[in-house]
Amino acid sequence: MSKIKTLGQFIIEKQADFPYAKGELSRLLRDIGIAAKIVNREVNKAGLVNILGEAGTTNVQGEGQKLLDVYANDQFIGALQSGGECCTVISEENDEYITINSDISKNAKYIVAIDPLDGSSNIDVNVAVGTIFSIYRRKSTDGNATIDDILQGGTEQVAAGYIIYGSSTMLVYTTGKGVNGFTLDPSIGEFCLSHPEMKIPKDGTIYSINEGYYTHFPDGVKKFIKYCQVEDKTTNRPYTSRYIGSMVGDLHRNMIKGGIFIYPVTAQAPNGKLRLVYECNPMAFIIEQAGGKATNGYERILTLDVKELHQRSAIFIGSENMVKKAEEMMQMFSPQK
Ligand code: P6P
Repeated sequence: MSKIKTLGQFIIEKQADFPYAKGELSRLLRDIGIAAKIVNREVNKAGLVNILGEAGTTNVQGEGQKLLDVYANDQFIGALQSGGECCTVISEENDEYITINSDISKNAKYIVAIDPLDGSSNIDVNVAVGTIFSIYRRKSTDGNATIDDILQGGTEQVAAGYIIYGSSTMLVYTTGKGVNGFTLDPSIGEFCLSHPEMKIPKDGTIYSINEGYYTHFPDGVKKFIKYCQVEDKTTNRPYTSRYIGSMVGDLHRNMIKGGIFIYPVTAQAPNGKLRLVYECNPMAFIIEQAGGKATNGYERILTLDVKELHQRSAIFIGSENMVKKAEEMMQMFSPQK
């Protein structure tokens, strides 16, 4: 019987990776894990309690908020406020960033950007949804975090992760030294190490994109889709199309099996739909740490300038060789203006 290793034990064990760490990042990751368990409990029974459906409010993106969006947001922000290790929170659900001024957080040095419930339109139809988080160290040394602390580029992340509420609930994260996956064991209420040192296959045969927007895609994307569909046994084509409308679900499948997820610019989303700070950057950090690649079709996601809190970006992310092929087609048929 293999020895169970819980998330908490693993975090403490890996704390030695940070010579100057005094346990703050470890506690912050554990705070996130606790909030994830609380959100998981509600996601798993959403159909039984009056927590499905619309909250009747809209977020900064102008998107209708689900009751569970608001619940998840409250849980993660609450855990970060009471944990004492986070000084500022950026959330998809909040127009402005949230400064945490509690006594226990006054010396907190971490900033957390979060998409508390990504893909929530899938909740009502019981399809996997997720949480995405990104952790930065503040640059300023006292007072409230400044906008320069908030708008840091993707390479400044100290940690990033996602939780997928699917057939099982998993927490997958990196602190820059590889990617590890933990599966929630409801019988003991603990995330247990189930996927050590995750690596995304260099090649894959799955492409994930909403082909409903085909007519609005850049020519480079259209060419890549056709490339995926052409019969060529020597390169295992045609590939398989899989798209569930939940970035975390699509990316996690591609992480395990190999594949590429693309959300390009479209007529409706001229800058792309997905948000750079709390969706693209954390996912890019994780995928690169697992040996994959993440670009906006031209440039590495992690080196893009972050100018606004809710800035959007196109994203091509997944197996290195598939992203390289897609990038090649973008540069050939939709050269950067
Ligand atoms: P579309 C969910 O709303 C989300 O932000 C991602 O999780 C998902 O990949 C994408 O949007 C789906 O967008 O336009 O295909 O419905």
